Amino acid sequence: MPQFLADREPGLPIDFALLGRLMQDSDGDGVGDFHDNAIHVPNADQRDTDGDGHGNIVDADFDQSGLVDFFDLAQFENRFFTQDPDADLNGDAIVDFFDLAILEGLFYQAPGASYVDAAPAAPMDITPLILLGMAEGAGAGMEGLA
Ligand SMILES: [Ca+2]
Ligand SMILES: [Ca+2]
Ligand SMILES: [Ca+2]
Ligand SMILES: [Ca+2]
Repeated sequence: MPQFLADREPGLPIDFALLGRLMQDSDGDGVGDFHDNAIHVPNADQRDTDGDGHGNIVDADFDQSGLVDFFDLAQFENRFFTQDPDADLNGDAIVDFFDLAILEGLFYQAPGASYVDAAPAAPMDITPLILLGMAEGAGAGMEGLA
């Protein structure tokens, strides 16, 4: 048995649900949920022009307040029919009614969901989970790794 498993608190279950989530791709865009900046919207390009970890396709929070609201709508209106990259939510190089529809769908919600929303406040060490996945696949022989 790998040492990190032997060192676990007795009776603490292995978090297979978490392990499964790490390997899941909810929207099927080829980017696993754990790295997807728009978990429920297919966006294989992961376009995120303001670099906040929320893909543009789910990020109409232009003032980074954590909520899509009238302040964001005001900024959006100022950029309407421009090529502003951040307000171009669907990435077709123009800020237009299609982007407005996306904004409306996000109105009064937080941007996302993105992997940054699912991440715990403290950085999570997933090494044991990766090792566990290897151990599950490879069987014995992991002794001494931890
Ligand atoms: Ca996605
Ligand atoms: Ca973003
Ligand atoms: Ca906002
Ligand atoms: Ca657009």
